[in-house]
Amino acid sequence: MSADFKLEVLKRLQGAAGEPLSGQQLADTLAISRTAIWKHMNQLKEEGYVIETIRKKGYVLKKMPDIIDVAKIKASLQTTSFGHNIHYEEQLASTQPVAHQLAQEGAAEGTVVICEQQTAGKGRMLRPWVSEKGKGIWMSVILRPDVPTYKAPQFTLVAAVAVAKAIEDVVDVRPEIKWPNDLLINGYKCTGILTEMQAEPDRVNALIMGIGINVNHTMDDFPEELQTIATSLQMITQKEIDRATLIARILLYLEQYSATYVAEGFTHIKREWENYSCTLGNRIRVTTLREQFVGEAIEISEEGILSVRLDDGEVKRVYSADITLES
Ligand code: BTX
Repeated sequence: MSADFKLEVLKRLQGAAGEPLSGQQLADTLAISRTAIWKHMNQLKEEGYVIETIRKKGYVLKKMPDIIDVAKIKASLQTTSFGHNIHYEEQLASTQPVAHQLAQEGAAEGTVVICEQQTAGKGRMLRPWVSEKGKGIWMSVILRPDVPTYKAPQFTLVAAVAVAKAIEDVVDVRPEIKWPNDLLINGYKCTGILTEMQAEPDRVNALIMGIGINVNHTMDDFPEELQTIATSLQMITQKEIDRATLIARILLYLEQYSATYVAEGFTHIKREWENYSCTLGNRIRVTTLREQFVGEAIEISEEGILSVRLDDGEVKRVYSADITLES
């Protein structure tokens, strides 16, 4: 009952299109008390609506909360299947386990799990991924490429190119890719990608592609330990970015590039990846589970493996590691 009144109050505020609506007028038309109206206004404010109270005139709706508009994502989609099935939640521990569960239950390729806030967002190697409420894109996409399991890691590179291209299109900023899974802008991390797999003995059954993008954060939205390494698209452009539009574009490129990869292999995507790379040609420090070394990143192979030339001329092939750029 009460929720219905709140919705009615909201509809009337929207209908007033910026003109003040008096509390008395609202109370009369809805046949509830002015105190009830006041309570509904406060509830709406708590949900992120910005409502200004003008003395002797009434309430004005100034801004809707910035929630991901699933209807808008769907209306903006240009895909064959990606994003046609979207599971949206306000809060999850992580989108990854939910997507894993759906994949196990047979969810179609392109199914998306997305939320406003993750309380236990996952990075690689059990590292945390900080996922502030309402500020970013925290989503997992189910892919079902018909490829052998050894090709699964290359999809991280496929996704990195898809996200970089979508950001470039929608936000007009060109991110750089740091091998294998970070997108940086001006050297600061704005995106992380986590690829997990469900497999038969030798074929991929499903890939769970976790994508985390810092979109509308200000510096204060990041915990102190990230303020020196992270950035958001809004911090770079000084503009609020519409997350629904960006999500729809990411899904388009993810669908296209993953199909290209399955049909034609890595060659075409490798070229795109190299164009975005800030790794190749630079001196980097490589940290694997077993060792650490410094050298020049010289190329990625057709399999997405990074080659690093050490100072003594030896070339090491790196399958999985963390790298930092040596200045
Ligand atoms: P990663 O291991 O490369 O990065 C994790 C590291 O990045 C952390 O140790 C920390 O230093 C830093 N970091 C944490 N949060 C942020 C942030 N918001 N911005 C910049 N740097 C950060 C990257 O792993 C893979 C991240 C995937 C995240 C998505 S979100 C949707 C899906 N669900 C989920 O739980 N994870 C994925």
